[in-house]
Amino acid sequence: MQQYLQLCQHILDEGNDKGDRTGTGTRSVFGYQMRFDLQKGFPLLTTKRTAFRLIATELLWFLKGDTNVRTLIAQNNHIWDEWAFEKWVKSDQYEGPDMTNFGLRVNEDPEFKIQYEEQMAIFQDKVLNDDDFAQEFGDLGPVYGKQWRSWPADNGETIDQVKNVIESIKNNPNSRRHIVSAWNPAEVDDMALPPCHTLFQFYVADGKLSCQLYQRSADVFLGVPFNIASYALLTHLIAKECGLEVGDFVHTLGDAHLYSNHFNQVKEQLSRSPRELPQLIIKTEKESIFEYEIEDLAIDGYDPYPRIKAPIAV
Ligand code: UFP
Repeated sequence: MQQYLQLCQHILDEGNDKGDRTGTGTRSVFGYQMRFDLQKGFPLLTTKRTAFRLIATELLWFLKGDTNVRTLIAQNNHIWDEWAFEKWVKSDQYEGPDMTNFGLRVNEDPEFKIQYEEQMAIFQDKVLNDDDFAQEFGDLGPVYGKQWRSWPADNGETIDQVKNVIESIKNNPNSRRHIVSAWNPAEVDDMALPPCHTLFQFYVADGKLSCQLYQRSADVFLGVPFNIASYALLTHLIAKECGLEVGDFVHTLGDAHLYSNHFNQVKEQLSRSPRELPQLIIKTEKESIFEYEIEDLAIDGYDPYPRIKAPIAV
């Protein structure tokens, strides 16, 4: 994982200071590539504790074609809550205190933070317990799950890109067309967050499956450690289904940025030396990749440095 630390250092040293959509401010570089040999261990960061459970429940949620945060909240996974919450507080059904720019204000105003947490708790409760509310406000729009499993085609049918790519890896391993795209220009405006991990491709050689992701926008401190582990897990699951070993995960980044309120945390992390990587354990092998549940997966031998907290930019 030295590569990840090199990326952090590279952005600190060489990056451009720029404004960004969230109003936080970033230092960024454009275009960067890392390569993780998945035979050498599972690339879960060891220089800070990174929650495999959240990464895995999110990936399995994508794979099931789900786009509603209800499933994640029910599993105590809150990584998508802010995006759904935003839709609710901007709607005419919302009657609570003004939540404009909540992502920024929550970090600056302790009184507002209390109000925000109250409204968020109400939101989570309604998503879990009120079916109509969950359908309307828990849904994030046509995000990853929809595009991966049921991309709308012109003829009114849908395309299951993940099923198709698995078939093509099995039947035509040398193909150069093993691609899944989450970026659907016709639907991007309806998504709560346009896909950051935009497109991925597989490659088979020597009985090993490699995967490359093009990530258009990368929050290097908070997002990227999740994205690396998520695609490593996806590669393992697809390799298993196709009877292959795992090869490399190649991570290509577009706008690779550190938020200005993450600089101190990054420096703390850079003072730590990576430890041995853990191993992924697939406890129960399922017939199909779409059937895995979190209980089927585990991480063994994970001995990270403690967690480092940082505010998320919404
Ligand atoms: N982001 C990631 N990885 C993800 C994800 C989001 O790094 O998997 F969903 C970050 C990148 C960026 C922000 O900081 O979220 C998205 O903002 P924008 O759409 O303006 O690029």
